[in-house]
Amino acid sequence: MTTSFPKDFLWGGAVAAHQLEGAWQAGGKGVSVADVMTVGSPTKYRAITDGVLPNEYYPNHEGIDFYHRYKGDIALFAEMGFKCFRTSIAWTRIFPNGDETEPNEAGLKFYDDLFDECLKHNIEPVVTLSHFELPYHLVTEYGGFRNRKLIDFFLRFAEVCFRRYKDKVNYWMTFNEINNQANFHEDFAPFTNSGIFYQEGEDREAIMYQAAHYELVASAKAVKIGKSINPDFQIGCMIAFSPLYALNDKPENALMSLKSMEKRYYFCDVHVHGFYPNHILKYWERKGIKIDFTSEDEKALKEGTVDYIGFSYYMSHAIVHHEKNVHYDYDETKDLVRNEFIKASDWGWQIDPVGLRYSLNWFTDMYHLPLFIVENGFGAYDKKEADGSVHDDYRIDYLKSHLEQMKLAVIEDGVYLMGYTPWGCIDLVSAGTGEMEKRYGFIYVDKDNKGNGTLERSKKDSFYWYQEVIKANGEKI
Ligand code: P53
Repeated sequence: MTTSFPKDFLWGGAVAAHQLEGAWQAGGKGVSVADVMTVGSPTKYRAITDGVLPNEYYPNHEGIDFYHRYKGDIALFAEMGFKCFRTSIAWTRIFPNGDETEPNEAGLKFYDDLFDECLKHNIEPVVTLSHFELPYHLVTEYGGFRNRKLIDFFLRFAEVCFRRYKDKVNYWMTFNEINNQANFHEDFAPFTNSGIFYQEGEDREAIMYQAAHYELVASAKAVKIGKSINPDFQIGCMIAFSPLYALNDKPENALMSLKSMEKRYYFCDVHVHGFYPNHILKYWERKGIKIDFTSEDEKALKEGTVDYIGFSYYMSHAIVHHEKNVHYDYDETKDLVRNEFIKASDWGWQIDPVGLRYSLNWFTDMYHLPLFIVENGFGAYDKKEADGSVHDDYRIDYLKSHLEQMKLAVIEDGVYLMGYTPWGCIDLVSAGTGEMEKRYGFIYVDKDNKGNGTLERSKKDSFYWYQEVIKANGEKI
């Protein structure tokens, strides 16, 4: 019986270009959807403005200036012992507007240098192609992913990246947290996932399914192209996962939990199996949702299934069935309830380590594919001491309890887990709220929610803890 993690287990950390690079106009970079988002609060998503306005503060414009400081930061990752580093390629550095026919060389060069720097330290890059940073021009000119043309723009971008970095990058993911947009009542996820800005009175749900369909087709076609460029590529999907537990043993709640999981994660079925599950087709029929879905799409989905499942795990939810909901339709804004057995973070995210083991088992039972935990972590307020240290025992507790469950899943349950990259290994701009002070890092970055600070880096207590974990290949947590 295996009693430890595989020797080649990919310990590392994860970020996304728009949340840390800054340098939003350097080297000819275009404006992305992240560049028109302001700062919210623990209870409020950030606002989307109509283009870049003169008197607004946009935290992603500077990020943590990783664009200019990446060498020092990667040296710190190497010091922690990272085997891999997950980041994304900012689409707007490669195609500033998204619809050009030729890529921008300065952008391509930046990622050549970044990946070389990783490889110099024996850190394997793990790359997401689309992580909430669609070119804004594709929103204003084409309506984002509500438009089929976006498939080809994405493929052009993907192909350029695959070709350019084929000898430097082996692990890829197509669309980050593609299923976030299932929460189409809010403006945040449709905009960040798909560049969709809804007009009053639109059928948000139908538009969401259409956009997601185009993305699923784009992803499948990208997988096929990627494999033709380098058959050794491992190309995965990326799912935002939180189990939706039945609040109690009322049978209707159990069924509601099941139906909600089906609905929230059908994206993964399409990525993995290459076709839609019947319950979604039935749902479209019942709701009168008509999808532009060609026979060519059908073929593309079948031919571009993923090699592995990347997923983020932060929290779990509990769910109840409401009597009026005769069809057991999942509605994220109505059905989720507090789970009295677990505590929540200052941002209301429910902390549930056992849920991580549940997730690893659920994915395995459903799909029997290798898994990669590409995000997990604890967003919290930190206090930097005068000597630069940060005593973040709460973060260590969170990660430790999750790692224990991850280990059980690998050792006792036998799930095939490729690696673990905790989110925001260096403090960065929050995706949901735009705050800097919602911190996840092992490395503290001196900057606040208003943009003040020296950007100086310092090591938190969790830095030394994670360094030990990696050194012992997870034997000691
Ligand atoms: P922030 C919502 C729920 C779960 C994950 O999130 C989410 C979101 C979006 O807010 O996003 C992922 O920064 C995402 C990252 C993001 C991270 O989780 O809102 O892939 O880009 O930063 C944490 O605390």
